[in-house]
Amino acid sequence: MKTLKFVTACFYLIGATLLIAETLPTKGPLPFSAYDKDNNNVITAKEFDAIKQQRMTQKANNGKMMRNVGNSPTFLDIDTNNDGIITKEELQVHQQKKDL
Ligand SMILES: [Ca+2]
Ligand SMILES: [Ca+2]
Repeated sequence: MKTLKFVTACFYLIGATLLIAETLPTKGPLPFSAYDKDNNNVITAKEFDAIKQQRMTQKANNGKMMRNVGNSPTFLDIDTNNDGIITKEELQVHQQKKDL
């Protein structure tokens, strides 16, 4: 069954390459536009989670341990007024806080 294993490995490689095609920085804050996929100037929980998931997948592919997974910010951490969306200002405030 060596051939099957090889084929499976190839598929993984292709998958990883496709993911790298749209690479996000795995470190540091992302710009608002990276989150706001539909360009409506707000980040929904869905958009936020999609990016978070993408970053986690990338890190996993790079063989990095998700050391910060426990303390990575959640949507609710950034949505400070709890209206279910993240505005540019809320993201900025959050990212500035993190830098300090
Ligand atoms: Ca959006
Ligand atoms: Ca908000």
